[in-house]
Amino acid sequence: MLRFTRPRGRAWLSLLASTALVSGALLAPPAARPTSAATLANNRVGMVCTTSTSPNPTFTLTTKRGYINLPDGTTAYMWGFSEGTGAFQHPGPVLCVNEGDTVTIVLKNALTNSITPKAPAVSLVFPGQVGVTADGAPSQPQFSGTTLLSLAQAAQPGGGTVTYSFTASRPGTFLYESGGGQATGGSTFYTNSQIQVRMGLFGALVVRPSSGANFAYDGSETRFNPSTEFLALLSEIDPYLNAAVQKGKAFNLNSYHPRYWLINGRGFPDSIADNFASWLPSQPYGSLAEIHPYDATANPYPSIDRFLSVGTEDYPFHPHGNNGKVIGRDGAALEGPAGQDMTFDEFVVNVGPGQTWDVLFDWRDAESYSPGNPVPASEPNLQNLTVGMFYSGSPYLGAQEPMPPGISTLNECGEFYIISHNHALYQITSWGVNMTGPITYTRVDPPLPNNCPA
Ligand SMILES: [Cu+2]
Repeated sequence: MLRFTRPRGRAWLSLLASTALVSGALLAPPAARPTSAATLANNRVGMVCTTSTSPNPTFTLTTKRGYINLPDGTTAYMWGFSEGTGAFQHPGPVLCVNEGDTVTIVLKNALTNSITPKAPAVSLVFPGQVGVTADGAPSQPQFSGTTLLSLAQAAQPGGGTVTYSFTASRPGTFLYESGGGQATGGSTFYTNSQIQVRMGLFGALVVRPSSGANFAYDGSETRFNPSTEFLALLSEIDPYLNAAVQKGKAFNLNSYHPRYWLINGRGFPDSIADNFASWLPSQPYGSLAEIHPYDATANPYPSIDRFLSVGTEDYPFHPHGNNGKVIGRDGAALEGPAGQDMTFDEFVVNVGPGQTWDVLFDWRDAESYSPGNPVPASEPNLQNLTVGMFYSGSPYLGAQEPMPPGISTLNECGEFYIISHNHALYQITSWGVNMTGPITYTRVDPPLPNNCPA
């Protein structure tokens, strides 16, 4: 097997060739983290939940600063939320709670003047949650006279805390993000919530319905296979903004111009690497979707992908080869007041700024392809084939055949790979490097039992 090397330089093709760990199993297991509910038993693929004890889950989100790796070989200075005393990570932890829980989130602002020249106050807002309190009082915008300082009570830099609490009254997929800060001694550029969200102060909040963790909402049509649950948190970076913040300089937001676009804080090909990939120490979450074909008895329920965006413009995300069934948006099930089915099939999931979309999908072997029911075309001679690195040598799911001389493949067990990407093509770049950015794959494994690595 190939060994993964840390991505460097702009030769994305060679990067891709080194992306052997699509289904990996080479990586050391992640360090102990408060996680659960990933697709596979070892957490290498699928949404990674950070959980606490229902019905009174408590999380501590600590602001940290750090760096992330980008696909063109550069790094970006970021701010982020980490759980408890955990190391800097990007994006923040995926907080998973249950409908009806009383959720407590202690925000601890560890950004200090010794870390960044002008450390900001930071607050948290929870779009979609009602009745949020901050240190026991209603969470609400903070003013100095008529000047808006922040969207919620803020934790001062150097270790200040604010305790937010709310009842997770309805299921769904939500964001949490900075509401900016009110700095003691007056507002500064760095307390602007637009700056703080752009710098990475955001994360996902998933509220499980009372029906159970295998439902997206309280409705039988929202049931999914809990072993195929995925999350795609879409974001963007203007490196000039990050550099200005790192150096304590001002930045004119009228000049804001993103150059990087990411899924779960990673660009392609890092996006399809395992959760907790060792060479991405501060970017723990992959976005590869690994599923099995629909089967009425063995695999009757679809997968779910929870899309979220903290960007500034629409991201038309586009899974190839399959429509998704949109069952929820912005933490609301798509049903009418009398329970009418308002779900819809969609080819492009056009996630707008601040939106969340819940999308069910599966893969069906509609034509029952098998050597006994061959592809209705003659395959070219092997030497005349141009093969991709994920090709198994066979058009049949679960089959592997010889490859042309000199061709190596990353295909492990005859699985299919279907690309899924942002269809604003200028956004699948990294400062102009094409075919990076928000690209991931759906991996369709042969039906179980199969020969795929666990
Ligand atoms: Cu496409």
